[in-house]
Order: sequence, then structure tokens, then C-alpha cells
Amino acid sequence: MSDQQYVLFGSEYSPFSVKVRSYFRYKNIPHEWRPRTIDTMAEFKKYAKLPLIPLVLGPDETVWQDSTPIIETFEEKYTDPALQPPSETLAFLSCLIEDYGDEWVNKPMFHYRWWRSEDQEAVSNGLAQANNPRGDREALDQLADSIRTRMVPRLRFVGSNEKTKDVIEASLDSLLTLLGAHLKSRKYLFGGRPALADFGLFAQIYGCLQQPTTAAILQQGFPEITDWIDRMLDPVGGGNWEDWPTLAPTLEPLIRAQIGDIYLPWSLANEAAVQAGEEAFSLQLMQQDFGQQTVKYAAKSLQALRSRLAVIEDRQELEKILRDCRCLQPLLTPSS
Ligand SMILES: N[C@@H](CCC(=O)N[C@@H](CS)C(=O)NCC(=O)O)C(=O)O
Repeated sequence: MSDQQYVLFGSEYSPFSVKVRSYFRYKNIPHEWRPRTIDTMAEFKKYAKLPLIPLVLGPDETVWQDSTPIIETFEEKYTDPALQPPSETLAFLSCLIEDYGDEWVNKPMFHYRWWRSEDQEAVSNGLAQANNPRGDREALDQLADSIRTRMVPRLRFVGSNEKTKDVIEASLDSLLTLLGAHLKSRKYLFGGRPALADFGLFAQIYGCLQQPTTAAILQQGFPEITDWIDRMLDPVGGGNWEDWPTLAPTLEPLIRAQIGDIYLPWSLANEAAVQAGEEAFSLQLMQQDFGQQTVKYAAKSLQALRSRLAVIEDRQELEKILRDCRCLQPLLTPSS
């Protein structure tokens, strides 16, 4: 490892890792991508405070985990190229979309990964190969079996079950349609260069390309999205940011349908249950019942968005956009 180089422990199958890798590439941050495999596991465990990837290891052995704080930390040192549009309004919308990508779009990605046996098989084989690149057939088959047995029951952590499956799948359908329309006339979500929102959102949809059911949906119907994913794997900036009037015709419907009508109602119900000390919550989403166990992390990230909104001084335009997208009320409600 060179003195100046960061090590990024991750996996091609970990959207949060791929998100940070694309960010490091875009910012030209010197790093080595180190897949977490059976060979690097002991080293990973030595540094990991949480058993999660991505993990960034600095030359002085400082360790960072959790993709959003990792990006925030590196933004202080690597300011160029800018990660956010200069307008505070658009920068906030970019944070909101990133958060939605991490906390909601992760659901359809994970649900499709482990719901159907065809996807379970493809992903568990791919993960086994990634974890043990030199393993023989028998070792890989065994590993794939054990990964599948461990992961399928974890569907419940993202709230995927017989009752919620249709909502989760319909939410991805709707997202892809709206996103495809938005990306028809621009390279990235906010114009000619990627913003924080692109990194969070693309990574989850990239995960969808690794599993047959969603790969087929994407490849058959959404060329603008697969092209954007290709760009986001090693993004090049250089273009101009757009302003809200040109973005609005296709970005506003996406934010309203996905964040105003799905993600924030879900997040508010989750927060109320977390605060009441309940283990699970339910609500109506897309006119159907949706229930799952609480997610403490999402309650924190909702509060972080509110704090971020509260310090924006000139926020009339932003409040209007958020109101029109049915996002304002959940982002104003104070935490008790
Ligand atoms: N909020 C975290 C989530 C990280 C996360 O959930 N990572 C997953 C992979 S995408 C993980 O490490 N799962 C356990 C494992 O793979 O061992 C972040 O943004 O980094």
C-alpha cells in the first residue's frame, strides 16, 4: 500500500461499496479497491467496528464505515469536482434522493435478489465466486448453498414478504419508468455532472443488474438507465448543472411518487414506531397494506434531513417544491 493510498474494502455485490468506489473514482481519491474475500476477511475483521462494507482504511490506519459519513468526510478534503449543485435547493433535493436510494431502493434490490429461486441461485453463485475466487466447484457450491440459506430469511429485514412483495415490486416499476423519462434528456440526475443523488441511487439499481429478473426488466425496457449506470461506474463530470425549471418536468413527478408518496410516509411511520419502542409498524402504501420491523437507521437519517433543511436560510423555493412533491410536512415535523 502506498503511503497516500486509501484501501476500500468492498464487494461488487454491495451497493453501498460500489457507491463509495464510484465516488472515489470521480474525485480521483487514490485508493485500492480490495474485495472482501476469504483471503482478506481476517484483515477486514481487524479493522471493522461493524461487520459491514464498505470500510475505508487510511494510510495511518484510520477507519471509516457507512457510505454517507464516508462521503461527507472525504468531501472536506476533496472539494473538486463539486459533488453538489451550487443551488442550496438542488443540493437538498440531491441529499433527499440519496437518502431515498439508500433506505428505500435498497428494498426492491434486496427483495429481487432473494425472492425467486432463479435470482437466489444466480446471486448466491456469484457471491460464492466473489468470496472465494480460487475455490473449486464443490467448495463454491457449498458456499453458495450456505449463503442462500443465510440470506433468504433476511428478506424480512427489508420488509419483504407475501403481503408486501407487490408494493415493493410496483415501487421499482414506477421508479424505473420515471427515472428513464428523466434520463432521456440528460446524462445525470441534475444535468451534465453527477451529484450525490446519482451515487446513492445508481448503486442500488446497479445491484438490480446483477440478478436475472431485474436485469431483464432493465435491459429490455430502460436503455437510458443502463447507460447511466455504465457512466456512474466511472463518472466523468465536465458538463453543466441544470436549474430547477428544466429538471422539474420529469424530476418532480419522480420525487412526488417515490419520495412524497412512498418513502417519507414509510419513514414517518417507522420513526413513530421507533420512538414508541415498538418492534414493527404498518401503513398503507400504494393503496395496499405494508408492514415491517422497525429500522433505527432510517429514523436517524430522517432526522438528519430535517436538520439539514432547518439550516437553509433562504428556502422559499425549496419549500414550495417540497410541498408540491408532498414532502414538506414529514421534513418539518420535529422529532420528540
Ligand atoms: N448504511 C451502511 C450500509 C452498509 C451495508 O448494509 N452493507 C452491506 C452490504 S451492501 C453489508 O455489509 N452486509 C453484511 C455483509 O455483507 O457482510 C452504508 O451506507 O455503508
